[in-house]
Amino acid sequence: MLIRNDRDGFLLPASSEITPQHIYQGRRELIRLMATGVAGAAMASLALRDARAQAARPGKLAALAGTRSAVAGAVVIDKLTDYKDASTYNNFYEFGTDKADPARNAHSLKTTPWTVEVEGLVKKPARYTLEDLLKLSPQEERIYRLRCVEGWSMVIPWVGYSMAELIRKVEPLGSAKYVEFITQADPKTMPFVGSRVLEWPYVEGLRLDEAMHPLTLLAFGMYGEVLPNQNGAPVRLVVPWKYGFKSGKSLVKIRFTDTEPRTAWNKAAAQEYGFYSNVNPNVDHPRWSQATERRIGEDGLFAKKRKTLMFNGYEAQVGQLYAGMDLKKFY
Ligand SMILES: Nc1nc2c(c(=O)[nH]1)N[C@H]1C(S)=C(S)[C@@H](COP(=O)(O)O)O[C@H]1N2
Ligand SMILES: [Mo]
Repeated sequence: MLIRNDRDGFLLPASSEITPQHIYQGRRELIRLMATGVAGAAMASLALRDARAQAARPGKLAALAGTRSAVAGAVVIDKLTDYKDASTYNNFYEFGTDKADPARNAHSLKTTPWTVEVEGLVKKPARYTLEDLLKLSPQEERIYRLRCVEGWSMVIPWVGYSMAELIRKVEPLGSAKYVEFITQADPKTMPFVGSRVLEWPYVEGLRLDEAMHPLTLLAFGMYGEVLPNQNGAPVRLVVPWKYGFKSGKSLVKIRFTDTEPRTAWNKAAAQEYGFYSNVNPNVDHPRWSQATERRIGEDGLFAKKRKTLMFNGYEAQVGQLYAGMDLKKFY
């Protein structure tokens, strides 16, 4: 494989290795250059130094290193979004509707102690502390694109494990067809819970087979560190082939049901936000096209808009889940 280059010691960190974030970023950059085949040795080392300098910042969050994932589609080769952009341009309406609000306001979110309840149509309902959840399965690194329904996208290295690992532990009953994800709604620590934009708590849902897909990630960290509050600490979902709003932040409850869950955005505007919300360049949002996207960090004067890919580029992995479905009807 092109990306195999253990010799210079930059690649393939051991699972136990704690990697300072700036070195880590450099590594990813090198992997990217090698994977895209443009890396002469000199170029690579220059780019590496650049990436390190760019990403250097006071590392105040705890390290959360993961092994590289073997799940198909889990490592995209696009350039990583800068940590600064990924942690300051956010949607997290519990902390305000402006993209800069979550980074400004989410310091008040109280993430310890934290528990996640699993209930509904399962053989083994359970109440997990965050510590239990962290130990449930080894952490992996997944580099995923995330595309917001508003038309911007990012490429973020998440740390976590497949949602399927947790689902298998609680043993869904045969009658379970959907999974409902309920997020924290504490007006004392989340200043915009109670505002009238959405119904609270923010609720999302997946079909059971979507939730079981190996790409569906239960994430605890990003860029080799625990999640910053504004990105959904201490635990969130990341569903890379769906619009960003399907990836619920700060999860507190996971419920297995036999009926399709009503989701926060579907309740707010059903004709705009369907249950499926698969990224689809051929199905417009009623108020705008979904054919192209702006990659955050590439918005200079000469940056081209990117073409949005079917299922956000994960069609080979997830297309089968929707075989025979009319994706205009099930948007
Ligand atoms: N609880 C909760 N989860 C949420 C949201 C929210 O407002 N509240 N916004 C969603 C939207 S619209 C997007 S695009 C992603 C953004 O994730 P990021 O800020 O980590 O990029 O989070 C999703 N998860
Ligand atoms: Mo979004």
